[in-house]
Amino acid sequence: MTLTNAEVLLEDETTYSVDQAFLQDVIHGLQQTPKQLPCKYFYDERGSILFTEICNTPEYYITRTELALLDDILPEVANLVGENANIIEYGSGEGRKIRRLLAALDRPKSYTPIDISPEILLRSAIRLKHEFPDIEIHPVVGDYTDEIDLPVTLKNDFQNRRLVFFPGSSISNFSPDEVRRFLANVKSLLQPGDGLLLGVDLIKSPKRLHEAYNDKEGVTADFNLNILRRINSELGANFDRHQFEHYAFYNPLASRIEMHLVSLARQTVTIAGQTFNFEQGETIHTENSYKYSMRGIAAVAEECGFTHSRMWSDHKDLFSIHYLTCR
Ligand code: AVJ
Repeated sequence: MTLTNAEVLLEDETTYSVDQAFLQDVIHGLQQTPKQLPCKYFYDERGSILFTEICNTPEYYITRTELALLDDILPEVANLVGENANIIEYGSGEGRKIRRLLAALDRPKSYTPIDISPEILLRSAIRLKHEFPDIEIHPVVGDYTDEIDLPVTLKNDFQNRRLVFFPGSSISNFSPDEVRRFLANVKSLLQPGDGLLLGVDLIKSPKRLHEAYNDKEGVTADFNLNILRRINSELGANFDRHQFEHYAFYNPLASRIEMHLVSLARQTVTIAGQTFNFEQGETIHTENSYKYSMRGIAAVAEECGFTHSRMWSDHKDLFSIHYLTCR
């Protein structure tokens, strides 16, 4: 992935070096009705740290439940994957889950973490290299919603099985269409028999879901508002974060959590010389998080050319993990 930085001349005649793709996505999103921003921009270094804090709030059951479930099923997963596998992880973040997976597998050959935040990615790659000196580690800075260009050594290895690891229910951020496109992309990296280990959050009580995205400490609110701070600092914008409020709710008709930033006043914001007007109460839609039934996600995977080999859930059916193999 190559990012092109260009100079942007602002009204006050100062120039900023900005990430053009970020700028374009922000401008494009705020020109829509309703206004929206791509949720991948939550994850700058600060956003990634805030996300880790969300995972530790008492309300956010996802991470805790998945880690415990993963521990329970690791021997079975290791059996299904077999020896000398090449592991590829999408959105690797801090790398807590992969540590357990790598330790449980039978002599994994390599580990390729792909993450959008270079700081977090490199820090975790260095730590893993110390812990697993026998495993090749090939960090890739990239956006897994695009096609991924795998490291050459991995591309040329047709001998050993590949396993794509996509935990944390990151798949929740995709719309139903995007899920299909994503699974097709994953499939293009795999040979028949290769696997995808997928963590998926389940449909449950709306109250429980609501609480998970409205933690009492306000960490999720900070995480949501952080995108405005990031736009200010990287794109020279002038959002006043005190004039926006975090608003997240479960929409049962679409089986999704929606996160928004609601404008508390009629106001104007300037981004790289462009002006955006907000009515009082107007929202910026910043994230969707789709929830699935076990059978629902299994059906989608089957439709997209995967054989649904195994699925597991915790005893309260909060969260599920699926082992899919490429047909
Ligand atoms: C990383 C997409 C799984 O939807 O639960 C957490 C992101 N947003 N709290 C989720 C998130 C607000 C998270 N995913």
